[in-house]
Amino acid sequence: TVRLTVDGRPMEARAGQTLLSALRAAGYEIPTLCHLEGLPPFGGCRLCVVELAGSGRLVTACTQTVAEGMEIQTSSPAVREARRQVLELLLADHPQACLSCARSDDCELRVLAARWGARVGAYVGARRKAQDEAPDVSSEVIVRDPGKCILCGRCVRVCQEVQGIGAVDFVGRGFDVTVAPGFGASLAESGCVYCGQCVLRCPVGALYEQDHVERVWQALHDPSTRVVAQIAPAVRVSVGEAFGTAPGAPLTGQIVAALRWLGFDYVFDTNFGADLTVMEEAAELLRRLSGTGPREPLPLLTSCCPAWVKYLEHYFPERLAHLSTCRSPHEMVGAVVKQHFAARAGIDPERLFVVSIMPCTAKKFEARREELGGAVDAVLTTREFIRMLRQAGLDVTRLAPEPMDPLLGQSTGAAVIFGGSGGVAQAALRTAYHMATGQDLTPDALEWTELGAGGGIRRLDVALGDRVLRCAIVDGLRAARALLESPEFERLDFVEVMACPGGCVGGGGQPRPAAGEAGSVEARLARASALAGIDRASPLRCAHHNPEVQALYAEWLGSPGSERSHRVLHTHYRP
Ligand code: HC1
Ligand code: SF4
Ligand code: SF4
Repeated sequence: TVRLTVDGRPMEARAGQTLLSALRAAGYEIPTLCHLEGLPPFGGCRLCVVELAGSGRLVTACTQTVAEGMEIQTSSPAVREARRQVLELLLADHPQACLSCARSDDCELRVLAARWGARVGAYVGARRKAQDEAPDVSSEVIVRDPGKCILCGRCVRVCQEVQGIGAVDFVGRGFDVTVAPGFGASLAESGCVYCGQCVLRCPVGALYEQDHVERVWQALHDPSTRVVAQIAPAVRVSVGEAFGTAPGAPLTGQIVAALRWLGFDYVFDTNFGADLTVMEEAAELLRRLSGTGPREPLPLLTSCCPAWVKYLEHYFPERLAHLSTCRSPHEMVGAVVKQHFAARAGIDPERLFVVSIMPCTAKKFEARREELGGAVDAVLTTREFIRMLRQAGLDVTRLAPEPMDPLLGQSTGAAVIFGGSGGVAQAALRTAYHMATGQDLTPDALEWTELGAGGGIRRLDVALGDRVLRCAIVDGLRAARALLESPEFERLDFVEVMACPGGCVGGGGQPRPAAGEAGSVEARLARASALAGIDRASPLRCAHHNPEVQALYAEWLGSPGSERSHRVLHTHYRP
């Protein structure tokens, strides 16, 4: 332990800790625009300066390590003036478009400028060329508006250091500098996989998702269209954050009620699709285990994360045969709604409009894939859904919970954990075990071991009759690349990969935590543990026990892996 004095009061910190993490742990709110939780310090924005008491020297808290006897001040006149100056310089090169900016609600620059009394127009000078550049709207998913970029580098670092991709980087020098894909490419032409981790981290309005809110309102107001909503697992434990709940507050029933208020005709659960995915994927795993050919090799890789699928198509096409052919849960729901539910309800599928509410930006890309046949018509991120609720004046936390609609509304604990890293593999193993042995394994008995130092890979061996199944869970695409390139890959049987750190709970379409980037890891963990809590409290914890899933197989699909299942629930990939 190291003892220091902060604003005249004693404080303890861990040796080797940075001042920023020590101060934040002690409850000080230290502003930063470039720092990213879990990554090494960057020291770019200089907003986190504190004063070394007595010396008048300012140091950046993110790069300074704590030292015994250190005395610092966090809000001396010099500190406040320095912070105001940094913000005024940023404002001098930033369009004054806050009133209609997509990020007005939660723009970190706007909040900090107001907090520190930064004046607009304090500095006048030449502007960066990027200010006159038009937004890049080339992709179906992410808009990049270089004029709003403040060059904090968060998107560059998360894409490079967390995802190992480097789709965007600093380009040019001096007044020409901007953040963009290399070689003048647009985002659509770049190697971007649309995970949205950069969007989640951007402190201003320079990166945001393509907006589907208006087309959903239009469908809702069209009397000849029946509108269906489905909700992803991770959304139910994060929507409340925009209405003042702590991260992880489960609001499933309240969200269903809100969707009915908004005018949706049917509210189904993506969790139902997750249970269906488990049935199909477990059957696929057992089939591959029973005899593999070059077209169905092991390990089987999960395929419900569209950023991961795009990553493999783009960077490792030679590995595509490993990818499960199962469609992702929300695409399974879309397909069953249009091909089966519509007929049962006597509705022309052409008049059905399916909206997926997802923690994910990449799902917007997935929904447009031709081979999926337009089963899903629009994808709203959690943030877009929150904006719709606000436009309708609905506080979701104040509504009385309502149940989902029957036929695709029931789900088990195995489905809800899809939203956190590791959940898909655990859910699939519960059912694969049952299919192979006729017995249920104790869900809580699966204990995964962390591999390497925070490498984002966990391992588990599961005995399946006389065979030991070697499984792994991978978190983030940099870790995925490491596994794909390691000799260990060929020795595995089943691997889950989710592109976003922590899985969908940390998805690129999730609300930014009230505490900003500083609260991001905590929020992710709280959401994941809430999903695990829903699973533990569920009366049914295995997909094969879902009565609605059983009924769908009995009356329409036949059995997992049947010919009809393949037509409706599976897909293929394109290198
Ligand atoms: Fe996900 Fe999935 S878990 S991919 O993260 O398999 O988006 O939550 O809906 O489809 O179920 C996302 C979450 C989600 C699908 C499921
Ligand atoms: Fe990189 Fe993901 Fe952002 Fe694309 S969406 S630029 S892959 S972080
Ligand atoms: Fe989307 Fe989830 Fe994959 Fe992130 S981990 S890209 S939120 S599906």
